[in-house]
Order: sequence, then structure tokens, then C-alpha cells
Amino acid sequence: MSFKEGFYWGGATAANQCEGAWNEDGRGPAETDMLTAGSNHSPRMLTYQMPDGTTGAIPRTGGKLPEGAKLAVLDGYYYPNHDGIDFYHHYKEDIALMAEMGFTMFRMSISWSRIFPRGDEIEPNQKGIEFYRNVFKELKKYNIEPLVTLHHFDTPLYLEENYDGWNNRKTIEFFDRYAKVCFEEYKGLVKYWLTFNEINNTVMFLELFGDKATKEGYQRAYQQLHYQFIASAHAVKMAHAIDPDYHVGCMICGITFYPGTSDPKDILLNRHAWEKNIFYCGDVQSKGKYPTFAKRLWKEQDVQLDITKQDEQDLMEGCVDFYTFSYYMSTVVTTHAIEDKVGGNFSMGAKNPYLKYSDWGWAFDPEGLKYYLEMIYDRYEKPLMVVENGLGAVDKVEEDGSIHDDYRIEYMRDHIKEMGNAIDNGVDLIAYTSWGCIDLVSAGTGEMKKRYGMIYVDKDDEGNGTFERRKKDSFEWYKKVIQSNGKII
Ligand code: P53
Repeated sequence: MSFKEGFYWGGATAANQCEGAWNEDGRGPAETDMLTAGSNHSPRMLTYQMPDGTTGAIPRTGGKLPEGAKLAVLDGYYYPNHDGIDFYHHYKEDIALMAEMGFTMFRMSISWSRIFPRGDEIEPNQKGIEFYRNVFKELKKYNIEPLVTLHHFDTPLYLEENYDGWNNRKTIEFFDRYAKVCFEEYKGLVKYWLTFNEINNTVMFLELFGDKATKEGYQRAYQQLHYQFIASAHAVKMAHAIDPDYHVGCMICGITFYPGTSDPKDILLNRHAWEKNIFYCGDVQSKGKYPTFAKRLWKEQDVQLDITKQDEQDLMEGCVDFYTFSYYMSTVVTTHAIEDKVGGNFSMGAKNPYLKYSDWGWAFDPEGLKYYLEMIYDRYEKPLMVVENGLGAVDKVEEDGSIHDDYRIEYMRDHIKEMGNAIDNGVDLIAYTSWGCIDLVSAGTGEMKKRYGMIYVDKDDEGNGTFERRKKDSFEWYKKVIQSNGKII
């Protein structure tokens, strides 16, 4: 039972966190290249230069660039994304290892600024196009289906600085051009596409960004989202026109919300948390129109959206074919004073006394995944994919080179078990790609030591290491899971 034949098993990565080669073969920079490394409790910093040559750094979360400053790469700082795990030069070896594990799907992203270094060019960068073609061909050799994210946290920096990025409707045009090139170039090599990674983060994490949870912050966030929804809808329409075999999905940061108490105020707050953080984006992208509660959300923050009749039509014509999400944890919301706050990197809300927490403060809650799957399937009745899931943990390499990551096996096993239960309850789940199947740079903290992989990469938080790859215990375990199509876990 449970996993149907042809269920996709695999792993997931993102260009900016694994490729490295940040300025090779004509690639232009993205904001992720100006980010230093942080830790669980100290933020990653963005470095900048002033017109008079003075330099500085501001925290990514809550910081404000001084007037006239431009983001810049400076001497004396370490930028972990510059080298990532050097997938750019190791992809053949990495894909061979994934094939050895039995992967039938590999989620990766295209770095927009490899294809259009500035973002506003008419002609794409051929070397960038070639790189991904080679990767896709390599995957095809092993019958691994690529699942390709067009935008994973990496708008070209030039667009951010010269057009104000996603605050500007014009950015939609640039994205359209980029998406069209990808769909045309990779016809026959790719079947599954995702538009924007964790599109809902823009609104969901506003409160974490200090001073940004203001009316003005919400106005910008909702407007950015609207332009991304339109760009995403355009991409869906274009993909279908270019190749009827293309399937395009949305990608939501999936967090299961629970009320802290039975106080009706908490129950209502919990529903509102689902609406604002999870359903808002999923509804627009899956149903092609804003949900009723959107009006309430906009009113609460005095948001005035620039939305045209054409936009409304585009949304309706650009509904996604399937729904994908990441799932790492659940969280608790309450109107009551929070005694025990979770804290840490991108974890929010109150601590749940019934759950265990990772070293980075993320709640271990496999049943929350089942809850999420059933809730979402019932809402949209579209095929679902879990495209990120896994445990960020510190791994120890033993003297003989082995890595015993039983905690990771336990995490994945319990989540896979709950996926099976959801499928048995009728959910049409078609794929599982665990996050960071090969160790990579953490998006939240920039650390290497927050590892998710079944393949270990020799690189530390200062950038030392040989980039040598090594199998962890979870490698052999996952191989058996895939071989048995989820029966032996
Ligand atoms: P890291 C926060 C909360 C949940 C998912 O995250 C998140 C984030 C942002 O950090 O992002 C996704 O690396 C994201 C990946 C990221 C992964 O989760 O902070 O799509 O790029 O690496 C794990 O441990």
C-alpha cells in the first residue's frame, strides 16, 4: 500500500547554497553573494560600500542600509555562498552518488543571474545555459527526473539595485523572459518546474525582521507577492504553451500551526495564522484568485494593492498543476503571554511541551506533516510533493571516516511513515525530495555545520576543507528505503 509505483524519491538543493562558482562563466551576483555567515543566534550580515569608499555591514534581518550605500563584497569578510559546496565543478560525482542511492528525482534550482547576469538583458548568457543543460543530461543518464525551481532566494542583484526588484512591476517582464528561455532551452530534458521557492516567507517572516512588520512593511510585502504571483502565473501559461508535457507547481514554506490554549481567541488566532502564512499564497496560486480573507488581511494593514483586470485574468489562467512545500516543523501561536519562546534561527512562536527540538530550535513533529498533507490535499485536490524535509544537525566524522547519523535516519523515517499514513488516507502525494541530500550552506545561518545531507562534504564554517564527498550511514539507509519503495524504513 502507501507509496504507489512510480513515486518519486530523491533529494533537494538550491543553486545559491551549493553551486559556488559565484562569479564564473559570466554569472552576475545576487544578494546571497553579499551575505556573511552567521549562527543560530547571530544574524548573517550584508556588507556594503558608500560612494566615498567607507564600508560596513548590517544584519540581514532588521538592518537598514545607509543612504547611498551599495551592497559589496569586501576584504576581510567570509561569504559562504561564493564557493557553496562547489557543485558547479562536482556535479557529475554528486549525481553519480545520488544515482547510487537510487534517486528518481533531484530538486535543484537555476540561478537566474547565470542565465541573465544583470536580469534586464535581451540575450541570455550561453555559458549559463550550457551548465544546466549538462546537469540535466547527466541526470537523464541515470533516469533521474529533475524538479527545477526557477527562483530560490536569488533575484539578480542588478535588478534589486536598479529597479527595486520585486517592488517594481517591471521585474515581472524580466522574469517572464528568463522563464521563457528556460522552458525553451530545456524542452525534453525537464518535465517538472517550480516557480518561487517558499513564496510565503515574504509575509510569514515579516515579524522576525524587526522593524519591517509595520504597515509600510506589509504594503511592500503584499505588493511584492502580488507581482510574484503574476510572474508565476505567466510562467505556468508559458510552460504549457511551450511543452504540453510541462507540469508547473508552487512551493510553500509549510509549517503546521497549533493554538497554544483552548481560549477561543487562540483558536481564532491559529486560523488566522494558517490563512495569512499558508493559505494566502497557496490559494492564489492553486485557485487563481485571492481568497475572501485576503480583504481582511489587507484592511488590517491598510494595504492598497496595484492589481489590474489583466492581473486577475492572468492569475486565473495560470493556476499551478501541483502543490509543493517544505516541511521541517510545527509551531504554536497564542494570545497569552509566552513563557517559553522557541527562539533560534527562523523558528517562531511558543515552545510546544509535547515536542522535541533540534539544536537550531526546530520542532520535531512528524504528525504535523500528516496534518499538513491532509489539510492541503482536501483544500486543493491537486497532486502534492514534499520537496524539502530533513534534520539540520552537527555530524561527527569518526576516525575511520564513517559518520553515524542515526538522529537523521530517525527524523526521516518518522516523517516518511506519516507520509505513508496520509497516502493511505487518500492524499495524492507523488514525490519526496529531502532537503540538502548533500550537505550545503544553510540559508538561514550561512553555516556548514548545520548539515542535512546523506552525503557529507568536507568544508567548515571558515571555508576550509577539500570538498571531498563521503557517505553517511543515512546513505545506505535511504538507498534501502528507495529500493523497497518505502516499505523498508
Ligand atoms: P536552513 C526558514 C524556515 C523554514 C525553511 O533552512 C526555510 C527557512 C529559511 O532559512 O528555508 C528552507 O538552511 C529553504 C532552504 C533552506 C532550508 O529551508 O536555514 O527553502 O533554502 O536551506 C533549511 O537550515
